[in-house]
Amino acid sequence: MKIIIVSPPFGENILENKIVSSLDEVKMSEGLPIAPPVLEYLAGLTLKYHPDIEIELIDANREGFKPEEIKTDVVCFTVLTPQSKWVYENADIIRQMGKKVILGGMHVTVLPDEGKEHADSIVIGEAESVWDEVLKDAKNNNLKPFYKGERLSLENLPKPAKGLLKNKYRMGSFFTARGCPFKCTFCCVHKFFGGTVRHRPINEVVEEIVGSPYNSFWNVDDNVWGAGIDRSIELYIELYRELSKSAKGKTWFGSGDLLTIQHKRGDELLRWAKKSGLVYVMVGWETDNERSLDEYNARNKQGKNRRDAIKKIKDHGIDVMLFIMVGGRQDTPDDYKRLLDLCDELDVLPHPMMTTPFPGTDLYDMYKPYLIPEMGWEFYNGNRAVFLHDDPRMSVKNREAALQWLRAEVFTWDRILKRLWSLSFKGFPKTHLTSAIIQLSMGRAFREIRHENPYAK
Ligand code: B12
Ligand code: SF4
Repeated sequence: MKIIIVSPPFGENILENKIVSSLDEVKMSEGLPIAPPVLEYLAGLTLKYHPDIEIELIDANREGFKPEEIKTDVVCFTVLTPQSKWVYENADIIRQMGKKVILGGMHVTVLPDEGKEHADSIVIGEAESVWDEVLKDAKNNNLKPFYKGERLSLENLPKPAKGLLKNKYRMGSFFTARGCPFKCTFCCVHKFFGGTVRHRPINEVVEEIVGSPYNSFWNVDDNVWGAGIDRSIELYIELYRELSKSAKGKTWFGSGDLLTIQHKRGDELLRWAKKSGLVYVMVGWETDNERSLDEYNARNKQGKNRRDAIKKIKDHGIDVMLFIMVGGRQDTPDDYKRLLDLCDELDVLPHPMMTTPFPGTDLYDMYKPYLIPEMGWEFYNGNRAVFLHDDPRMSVKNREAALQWLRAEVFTWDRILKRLWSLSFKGFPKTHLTSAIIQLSMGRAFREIRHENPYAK
């Protein structure tokens, strides 16, 4: 049997947004330099149980995807919310051709019945406990409509399969844990993976990284150190020790909370993280608006002094990107400029996204009465305002324009240079290089956008 596993394109991007239609030529969604993590992992899982199965991996961002050309009998898609429309349309065509479609991932886990309208089978939750059975059933042409994955312990997981992707990528990825103890209302991770953190054994993680052909990685854990500071330090020491043996000098980046940094072992953690190759950390600052912080239930992971925590990370030679959400129902027109000032003060790059109530989250239930029915799932991509705001100044048009303004403003040349200059020499040259690459590649398109701030006084 042969199967195809597809990672869908990122879909509507901000440049297709009518507000910036003058920039149509600029391409944003050419694909990331990172091999889509789920493709190589699911291929590894397939080969663990069924080494006889032939696998084709498709990163539709890079290669495109033509359903009419599919020859294989079984096609699997991973589905995030903004990708669901594209997946369903393609799945319908493939099924009309008499072939089987299997869907899995966050979106169809939350909305399995919606997904089932377009598929033969839906894998709900994590694949590990059911994938062997799904493939056996596919071989016997006897697929069940739903398979419910259990949350197993994370020992003995397969390594991501290499050599199957058609394109070359500069970076790989790894994960060391699943689950999150925090309960941010905009996030579905604690519901999908559970509120207790499960760890992979340290030796298995280290072995995977050391043996990987990639030299830089995205650690796709939700919180690279939030699940236990002692375990994280142990992991970083082991990774450092093994990497120094082979003098490979690999680097990695990932998302981390600020509470852990304020722990008494915080400095020790950062020292070892840096030594193990961490060059960049993405921090969920979320918002500077106190009412929004409460609405998002995002205070717990911040600790008492989040500004100091940011400085501490930077002092260790690790660069910081702040994930911020704008345009939420508690946000005000002043928040955009305030966030820009904050990032100037801290010399960090913000990654501003539109507040989006993803299905299955608590925020979705809270925002349900205000959702705009014409905005389908394809608009749930962090660029668009998909709900109404009570303040008439915070209209859909104004919120989208203000987001574009903020994104362009953070990538002016003077800000890029100031941020690079602010980096500690402890991180030279790898942190500086990574920071420059990230800022330049993200900023290329955004810098061109010259949109007025609708809230400028
Ligand atoms: C890496 C990542 C990305 C990467 C790559 C995504 C990709 N498609 O490969 C990039 C940067 C592209 C990305 C983009 C976005 N992401 Co993202 N991303 C992640 C992250 C950090 C890790 C996912 C990952 O690769 N894990 C490792 C792999 C091995 O595990 P996995 O994907 O979970 O797969 C397992 C199961 O889910 C299941 N499974 C998954 N797919 C399939 C398919 C089949 C057929 C089967 C059988 C099983 C199966 O089996 C696997 C093994 O158990 C998660 C956070 C998280 N904890 O999941 C957010 C996350 C998935 N992203 C999210 C979001 C919101 C986005 C964006 C919309 C950004 C945004 N702010 O608004 C964009 C969407 C882009 C677009 N327009 O389509 C949300 C998902 C919300 C949702 N309902 O869809 C998450 C959960 C973050 C969060 N905290 O909310 N993301
Ligand atoms: S946003 Fe991060 S900290 Fe909050 S629940 Fe999701 S994974 Fe956990």
